[in-house]
Amino acid sequence: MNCFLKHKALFTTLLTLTSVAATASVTQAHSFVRVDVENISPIGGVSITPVWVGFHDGSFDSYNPGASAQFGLELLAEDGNTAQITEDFNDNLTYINSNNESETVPSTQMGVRVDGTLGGGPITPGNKVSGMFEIVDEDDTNRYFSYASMILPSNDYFIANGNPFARDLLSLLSGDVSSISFEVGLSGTVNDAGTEINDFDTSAGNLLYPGLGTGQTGPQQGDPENGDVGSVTAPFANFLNQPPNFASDFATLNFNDGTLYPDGVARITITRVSVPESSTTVGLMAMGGLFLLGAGLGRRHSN
Ligand SMILES: [Ca+2]
Ligand SMILES: [Ca+2]
Ligand SMILES: [Ca+2]
Ligand SMILES: [Ca+2]
Repeated sequence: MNCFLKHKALFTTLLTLTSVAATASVTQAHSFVRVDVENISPIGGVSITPVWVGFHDGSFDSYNPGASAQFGLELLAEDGNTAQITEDFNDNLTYINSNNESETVPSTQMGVRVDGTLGGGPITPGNKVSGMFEIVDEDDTNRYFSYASMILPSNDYFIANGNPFARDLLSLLSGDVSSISFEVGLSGTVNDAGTEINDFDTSAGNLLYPGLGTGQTGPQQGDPENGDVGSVTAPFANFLNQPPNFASDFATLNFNDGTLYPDGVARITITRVSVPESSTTVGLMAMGGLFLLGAGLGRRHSN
């Protein structure tokens, strides 16, 4: 069974397009929201992988600084692969409980979590990806928004909100505002997952940046780091196999430079829409988990 059939956002959206009238009286009230993610890095700056986004009741914590990354976050941070985090999210896991461990959490609401992946390949500076989601708007089922995406080039750099309550959609779902927008990846907020040694010989996304070398050619390359999630304070400074003159030739990759990245790496905008828009974005979302993996993903799921 293809893992994307478990892709709740896609499934829910398709289901609803044909059956919303029939089920409206017995299910919770829903809203359609569009999520846009724009890479606002400077030209020559970092790219990001397809963006995983989730709507939950506050029970999904993706990481804690100083705690080890769970496998789904590791795959996202190392390969841009969102398949595992999607599976875990829809199994109602949190990656961080009171003991910094993953566990299944009981739902406090009637509805289910909704998630998806935006984009089908690297999102380079100036580019934007979008996706449509149908979420419960009458209780806290889908009140809180989480996101996660890998930074390119890197071995295991990622951006995500590690506070499950940080992005509260209450004002949007209650109709007080029509959209919520915020910037992510500001200086000090990009993390190293602590799972893979930083090394340009095995980093992903290198080919977007001529001169960095080939980098990784398949999933899960690179030596284990066996560390914890931590904020990146000096981007790429500790990478092995740095090209000569890296600091000067690739200065625009310094995402902690507030002059180059005054608003961070990406802008996320969540907009309430009255009617479902074109289904083309749904198709894009379904492609997300395949990014950077291809054969590796298929092999894992056919086991
Ligand atoms: Ca946390
Ligand atoms: Ca790894
Ligand atoms: Ca690392
Ligand atoms: Ca790698």
